[in-house]
Amino acid sequence: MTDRNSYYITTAISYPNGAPHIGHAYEAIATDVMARFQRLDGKDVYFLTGTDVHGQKMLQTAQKEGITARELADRNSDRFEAMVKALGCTNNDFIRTSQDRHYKASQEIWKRMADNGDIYKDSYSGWYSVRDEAYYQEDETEVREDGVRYGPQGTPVEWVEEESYFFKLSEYGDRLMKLYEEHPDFIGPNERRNEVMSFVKGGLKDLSISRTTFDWGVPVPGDEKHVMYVWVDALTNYITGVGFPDEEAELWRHWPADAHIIGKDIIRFHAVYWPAFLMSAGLPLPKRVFAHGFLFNKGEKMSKSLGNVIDPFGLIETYGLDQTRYFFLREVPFGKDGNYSHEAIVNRINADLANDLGNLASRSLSMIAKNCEGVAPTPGAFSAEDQAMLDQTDALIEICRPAMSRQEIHVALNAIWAVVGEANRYFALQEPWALKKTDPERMGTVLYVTAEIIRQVAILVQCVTPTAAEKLLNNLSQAAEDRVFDKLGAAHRLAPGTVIPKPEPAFPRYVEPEE
Ligand code: ME8
Repeated sequence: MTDRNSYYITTAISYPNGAPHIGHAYEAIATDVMARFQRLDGKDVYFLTGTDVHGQKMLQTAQKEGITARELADRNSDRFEAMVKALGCTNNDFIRTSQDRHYKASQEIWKRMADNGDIYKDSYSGWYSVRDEAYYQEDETEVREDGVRYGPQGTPVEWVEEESYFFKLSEYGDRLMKLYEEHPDFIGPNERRNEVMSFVKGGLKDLSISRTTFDWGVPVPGDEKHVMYVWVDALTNYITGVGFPDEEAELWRHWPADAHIIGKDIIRFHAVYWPAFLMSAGLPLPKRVFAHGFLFNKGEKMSKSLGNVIDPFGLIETYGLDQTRYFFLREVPFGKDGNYSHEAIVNRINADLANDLGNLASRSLSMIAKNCEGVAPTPGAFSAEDQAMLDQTDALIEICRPAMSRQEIHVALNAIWAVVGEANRYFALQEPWALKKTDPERMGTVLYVTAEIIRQVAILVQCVTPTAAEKLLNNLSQAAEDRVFDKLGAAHRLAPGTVIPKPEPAFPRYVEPEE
């Protein structure tokens, strides 16, 4: 019952064991940009995000704070929900894994895996990282100088020994390898695909999927002494969110997901465990799992103890929402690690947004408002330069579409800002202010071409800088139905005679506050 026009995209669901940080915000912003892009491109988009409330990490934090895990989950989930709102995210739902619907979905997928003969009871003994909520083989761990044993992500591991249900992951190696080979786009970017393939090639062990030493989790159906391993229920959120187990539900048309957007530290769960669980339960597999990189503060890992954790609410307040969104997506190639610094963000705001796009729009539209009776002029014959500029602008969607479908957000933004840069050179060379006296008709043509470039750029950047793009499109008197990708290109040029009032500035400069 898959709707061919559907586009289902998700973020990871965050552990609400503390306040949201910039890493969480980065993932939400990027996913929102992709969701908006597909919506503008006419897709039936469903965008899910939320919080992952179970597991030992949540329980330990709650114990330290002297509250219950549920209280911790509720309090911090509210902050995560407020964050995605503050970031301008257009998510259709915000799931919390404490919800009844999610218990139902998790127990159902468990039953289907059990019915398929993939679950058995035994006892587990081995290394576990609470911080990663992950089991590790001994050879993946090392004892460091401080005498503590660490897992591959640099978090401490502890010895766990308890009765546990196991999932027969060892039987899925061949099927997973076949999946990666037959669907090379299943994992992106390529470094992560290689990493996962070599992990699976190395041989898979059965996976412990329940715990008995605490009860903060989804009860295992038929054996309530056990709660599910947090990753079993966490991954299931992606199907809970679209109505599972009700396969007649209206929302189920969105499954399988088109893209799960996650950070690189959790690729193994999404590209190995998740497809294996789904194969076992007889459910269709997501089309793509894409892992973005990590954000650092001036090259340093952010941590509470270093006191350099960046608060997303503070960033929005300091730099503005559109500015924050643009900065992270333009500065950091999506999929690679990146850095945040005040200097870098101010430079992007003032150079790319205020100068390149903002100034070009203000100068050209002000000239139209003042010198063309406040309406878009009727252009004369296009010169070679005019035509080249328009052609380059018309071609943008054909660059952005494949880039965005591969999560190469930076490629799309580079292409758009390359056109903005060209348009600035064009405007400077054509000197419409000088043409005003010498050749007013030619001035009209240059201003028309510039306004048309701004129209198309504004339509495209609605996904990244929605507030400013709205101002630009208001300045161009564009109707709501004309603000979609269908209206890009030569077939839908700015109509001469369109009212162009004195423009409202879209991208203010960042000015350092007075000491
Ligand atoms: O992993 N830079 O939750 P989480 C960029 N609950 N991304 C970062 C980051 C950073 N500094 N720190 C974290 C979990 N992330 C699980 C997910 S999904 C079924 C369950 C990313 O709160 C991280 O990679 O630790 C992940 O994608 C997301 O933030 C939530 O991390």
